[in-house]
Amino acid sequence: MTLTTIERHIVEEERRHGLTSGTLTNLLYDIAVAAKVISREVRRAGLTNIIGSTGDVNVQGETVQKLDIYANDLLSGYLAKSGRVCAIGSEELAKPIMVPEKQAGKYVVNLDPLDGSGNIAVNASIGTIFSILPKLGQGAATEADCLQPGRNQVAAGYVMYGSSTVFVYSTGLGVYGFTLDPTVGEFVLSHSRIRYPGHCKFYSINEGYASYWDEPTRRYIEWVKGIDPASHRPYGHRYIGAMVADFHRNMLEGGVFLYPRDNKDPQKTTGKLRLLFEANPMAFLAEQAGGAATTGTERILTITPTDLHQRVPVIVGMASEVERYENFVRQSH
Ligand code: P6P
Repeated sequence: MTLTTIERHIVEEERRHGLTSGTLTNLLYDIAVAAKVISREVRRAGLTNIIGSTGDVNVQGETVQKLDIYANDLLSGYLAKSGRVCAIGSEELAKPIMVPEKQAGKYVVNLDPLDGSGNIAVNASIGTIFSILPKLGQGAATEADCLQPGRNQVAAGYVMYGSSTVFVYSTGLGVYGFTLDPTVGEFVLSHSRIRYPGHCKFYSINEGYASYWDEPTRRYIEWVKGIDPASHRPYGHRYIGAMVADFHRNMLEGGVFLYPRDNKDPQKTTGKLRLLFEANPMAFLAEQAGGAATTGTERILTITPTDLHQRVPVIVGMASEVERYENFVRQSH
């Protein structure tokens, strides 16, 4: 049996890219090491005093869970000392961590340290999302290095803490998944060159907000619920409340995830999800798996960010579904 660990796979990927420095290899491996530690804490959350909220509210105005802070501090602290990173943006931090120039490396990492942390207390899936960008210029890094369009990403991925711990990443040469074997403490290749399947089976959206949706979203969701066996409708509805888990199932089984703009919160009319920490890395992966990602009017990866915590509407998954949604938007104009 050929056992491909994530370390060996990353080295082979870097060789396929013709890169020799090993810096990206080591950075991806650093993230995998941190993920193992977070996975251990997630698995123990019910046993140690790490479940529940800290009582604080983060820059997003969301209640901070203890595991949120643990994951953020572990990941950002470990990467800041790696010598491979010059700046770290995090959903949990108002401003990026700028690594002192003498210890800085050539990559920028944007993180959602623990996505879907509201699921922790009920033992449902959660995840870590990461986006790796090149440092823009010479000299000390600035916040502008974090604010690059998603098409600049050199790698992106997520770790899903579900029934098992899965590490999924792409460096632009396809999407690969690794499952943590806790008996040896290694991520082992389990999903090679993941591609969206032939037809859509699921749609993921918070149906509870239906009264707040705009016309294109209402019409698209009405369409997916139609009865037409030839187009495999109605699609099944699956919504876990953690983007990583919904995205992962949709990529493997065939589906589309939507967090569209809505008028639920006047402060968040462009949707809830963050461009840098959720939309861009997931859009990169989706396109690498033969899918697509849009705001409804714009390809996610082409957006030039204007703010570290900028939110965008996100429709991501099978290209056929993303294009269908965009058609509903065009028809509404
Ligand atoms: P709602 C988690 O907080 C998150 O950012 C995504 O992971 C998830 O898909 C979404 O928000 C859930 O948001 O408003 O449906 O509870």
